[in-house]
Amino acid sequence: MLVSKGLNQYQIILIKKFSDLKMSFNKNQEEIKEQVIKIITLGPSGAGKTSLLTRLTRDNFSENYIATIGVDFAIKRLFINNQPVKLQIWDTAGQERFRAAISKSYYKGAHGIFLAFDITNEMSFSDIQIWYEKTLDEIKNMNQDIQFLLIGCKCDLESQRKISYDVAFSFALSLGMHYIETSAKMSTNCLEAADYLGKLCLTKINEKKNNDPPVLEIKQEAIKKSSCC
Ligand SMILES: Nc1nc2c(ncn2[C@@H]2O[C@H](COP(=O)(O)OP(=O)(O)OP(=O)(O)O)[C@@H](O)[C@H]2O)c(=O)[nH]1
Ligand SMILES: [Mg+2]
Repeated sequence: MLVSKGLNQYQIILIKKFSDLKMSFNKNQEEIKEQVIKIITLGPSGAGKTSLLTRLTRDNFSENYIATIGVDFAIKRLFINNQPVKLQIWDTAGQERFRAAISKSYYKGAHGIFLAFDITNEMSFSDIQIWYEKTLDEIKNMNQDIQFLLIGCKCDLESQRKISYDVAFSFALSLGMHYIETSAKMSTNCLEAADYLGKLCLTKINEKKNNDPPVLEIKQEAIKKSSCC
């Protein structure tokens, strides 16, 4: 690390402290690289996608509804199974008129999807099946193993609930995914949802890495020797 001569001892300690935060080490004291995980939020308009993302990444909540236009993304850093992980979460628009701006390319490289609906809105829930089928159709030729998590948003609004936990849970199960209820307003289960989907994705990524054929490492010296007459 380059440390300017002008810095005092306390400034140097601070710099070391912050640079340590970004690193994690295995048993052999080798640095574990941060794994980037790309996640996309999908679901009907007003479901609570942006609010979930805002709670996760900025620990904030607003009652005002501002429809997302197009696509936006934010970063959430986590440690999953002692591995540093950077969740790159893409927030998409639920409103049909803004969805034209979302091309298939946004799915490229995606590891996970938050499929979100509003537990106080029956239409929001019934639309989820369509969202799921459309998504499968969009990714079908991409050769990507994407993990899904069904999210029932606004669980603080219990008195206005239209979709019971059991109905949503069974539905998720029928699609082969897990179900979590969150409240961005009360900060309930938002981090747990990110952690859960992150774990699913990380497991798949590590499995794939272990199944990939080993990379052949050829030392520079050996190349030089073999090319020499
Ligand atoms: N009570 C309560 N309200 C919420 C919660 N999450 C979101 N809302 C409200 O629901 C409305 C819609 O939330 P958004 O997060 O903007 O919904 P969205 O899914 O991003 O909508 P689009 O961008 O149109 O796709 C806003 O008024 C939020 O304040 C929650 O957990 N509890
Ligand atoms: Mg939004």
